[in-house]
Amino acid sequence: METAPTTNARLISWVQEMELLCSPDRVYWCDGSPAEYQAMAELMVSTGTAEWLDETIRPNSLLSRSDPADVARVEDRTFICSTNEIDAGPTNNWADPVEMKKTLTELFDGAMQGRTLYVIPFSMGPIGSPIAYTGVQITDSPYVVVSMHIMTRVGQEVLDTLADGDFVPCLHSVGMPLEPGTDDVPWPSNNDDKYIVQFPETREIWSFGSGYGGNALLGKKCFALRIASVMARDEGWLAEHMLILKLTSPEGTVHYIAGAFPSACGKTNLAMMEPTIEDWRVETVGDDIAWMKFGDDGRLHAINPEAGFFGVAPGTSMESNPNAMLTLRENSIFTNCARTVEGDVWWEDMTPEEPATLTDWHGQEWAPRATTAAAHPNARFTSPASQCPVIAPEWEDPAGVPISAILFGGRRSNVVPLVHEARDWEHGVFIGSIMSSESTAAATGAVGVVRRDPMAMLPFCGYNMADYWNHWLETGHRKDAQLPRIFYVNWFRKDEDGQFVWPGFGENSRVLKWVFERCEGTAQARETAIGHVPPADALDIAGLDISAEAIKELTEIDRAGWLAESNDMRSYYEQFGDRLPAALTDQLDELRKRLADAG
Ligand code: SAT
Ligand code: MN
Repeated sequence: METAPTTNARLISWVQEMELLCSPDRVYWCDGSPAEYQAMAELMVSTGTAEWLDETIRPNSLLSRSDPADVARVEDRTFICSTNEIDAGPTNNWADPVEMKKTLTELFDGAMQGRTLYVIPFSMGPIGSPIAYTGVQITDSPYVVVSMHIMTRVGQEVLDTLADGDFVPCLHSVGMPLEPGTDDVPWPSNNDDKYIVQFPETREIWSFGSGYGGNALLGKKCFALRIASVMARDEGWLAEHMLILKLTSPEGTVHYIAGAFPSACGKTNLAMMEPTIEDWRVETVGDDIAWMKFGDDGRLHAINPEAGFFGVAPGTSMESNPNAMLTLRENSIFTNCARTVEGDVWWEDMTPEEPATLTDWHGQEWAPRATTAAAHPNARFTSPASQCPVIAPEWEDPAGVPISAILFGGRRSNVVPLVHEARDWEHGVFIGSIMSSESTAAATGAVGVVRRDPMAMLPFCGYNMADYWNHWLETGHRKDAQLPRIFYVNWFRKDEDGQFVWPGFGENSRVLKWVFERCEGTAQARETAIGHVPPADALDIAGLDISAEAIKELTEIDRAGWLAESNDMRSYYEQFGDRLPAALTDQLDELRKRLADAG
């Protein structure tokens, strides 16, 4: 083995042990340097894993096409291996940790034959921040190495700061050993065996068989959410699937807002939106994950543990999200996008007109009006956050930013109004717990099916969801806590013709303005059975082409719809048995009573 650039005894022995198990040809410790990035990129180009895009159109950027069977997170292959099944809870796949280790050890035995074992020391959060943590990923995928360069902070400084401290070991293999004399494929993966496994008690991650996104970049969902949610429970903080944005009023007053939305529901768009209301400004702190700890001021201070964006490409355009388009103009990795003849990337709705010919995400020639999409619906861009034109100057502040409001939201074509505010923290936790959304292409499986996705954490909570709600409730009981206000938003209401009622995107600033003014204590609210909604004149719709009828529809309480929802919530809650916090059943009973009284 190459000499380890660290004295951390546990790290050295873990790497040695994994080298013995995985039998790679060599071991390489990543230093996070630009030269290393370039070398890895060239390696990927030479093996066909990636190709360079045109240097003048999309400088220093790569396009990768994955195996068609390795395009999204695999929730049915994702496991939480706590000693007791009940600690994983009914919404997670559980497996016995001893059994699972045995299965995985067999799979990893010799898994890196013919490949290089890369050791990637990375920091989730600004290096040295009291809210940040260190991870070390072992992988046999150069695609993972370059992606981790963008998505996290990688290198020697991480090891120096770690010193002899604690880290989360993240073991990853694409699961395709190369027997001597066999040729590699452009996107090695294992279509028979995929395992994305978290061991919450020992804070370990083992991932086998996939090279894609959240399955393979283990700092993201596996560490920053599944393992970190457990750490947060044990240590009294919050690890959440939330964007973080900075909202500045025309007067220069600032509020930071965190927002939990399921994958592919517009977190990236909201985090970097261009407000349509005059002189309001949105700047980005993060687009996917928030780690929040209480400061001495009693407020929750949030950092973005990531350093890049892994955003959904289709639908992203200068129209829908100009700041994302400007972020990905260079130094980016594109996965499963189409390629133009000029050597740029393309995806559905990127431009008003489709290019005359394209190479689609399968590498096949594609013509407009083809029956298949040119880019996979879960095609992604991986870009440095620092390139975002509206990145907030304080986005890397080790102290984090104080959160004034938390938004919960999903994709719901009916029932859930445009915005409503929780009555208090406990009611807010209830609202988060009953969140639901139509499923998207971010995970394999059916798209467009409504499912409960509490706090947008259904695929990402590393322990029993009922205990997680209890942790949220306890967070609210902390002495002297200055808690954020909680809101539930829904940009996705549709009319009878299936058309969106609310224009969304930059117009969502109108809703953010009401949220801001609620934080300031200046906005009116109407009390209803489900919480506080803006009265007709409290929402700034100046200059917006929308009918009074539509606004009414967006802010009205659909009593029958909510009663039906509440029945569904009751049966959803039942699966948690006596782990369900009584406060939530009380909240549900009170909601039903208020709905009945309103009738
Ligand atoms: O988990 S991924 O990072 O692949 C994407 C997502 O689901 O948000
Ligand atoms: Mn996400």
